[in-house]
Amino acid sequence: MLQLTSRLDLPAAATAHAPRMSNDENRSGTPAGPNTSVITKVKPKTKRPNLYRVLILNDDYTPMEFVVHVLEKFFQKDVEAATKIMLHVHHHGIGECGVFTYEIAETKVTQVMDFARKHQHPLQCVMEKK
Ligand code: TYC
Repeated sequence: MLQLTSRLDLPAAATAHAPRMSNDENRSGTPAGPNTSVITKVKPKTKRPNLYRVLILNDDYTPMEFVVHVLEKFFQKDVEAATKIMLHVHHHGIGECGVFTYEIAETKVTQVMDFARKHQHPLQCVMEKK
């Protein structure tokens, strides 16, 4: 944070709602000369986003080729990677299509569910916080 002790150092818009502070006083109340500045350390304020797994579930009716197509179309998998994921789900009941931020994961789930419904397949897709 850059703390300015003089109101003269700030543009008019920035001072409009600032509390009054005399030229020879900083925020700790310590007297200082006119137009002096106190430089405090800048703390990086970036936060890592929450991440969500998008998962597909096995069922007895959705064709294997349809699941592979879904993985290629919505998760940018090549046919080999898509087939591996599909077979993992077929054998273990559930599998990961990808990891995304909340809004992207939600969109993928909606896209897959809408696409499966349109083709009258019972394929289920869910998201899970990591
Ligand atoms: N079990 C399905 C079948 O034998 C194939 C399948 C795989 C379905 C993965 C859904 O998420 C799934 N036709």
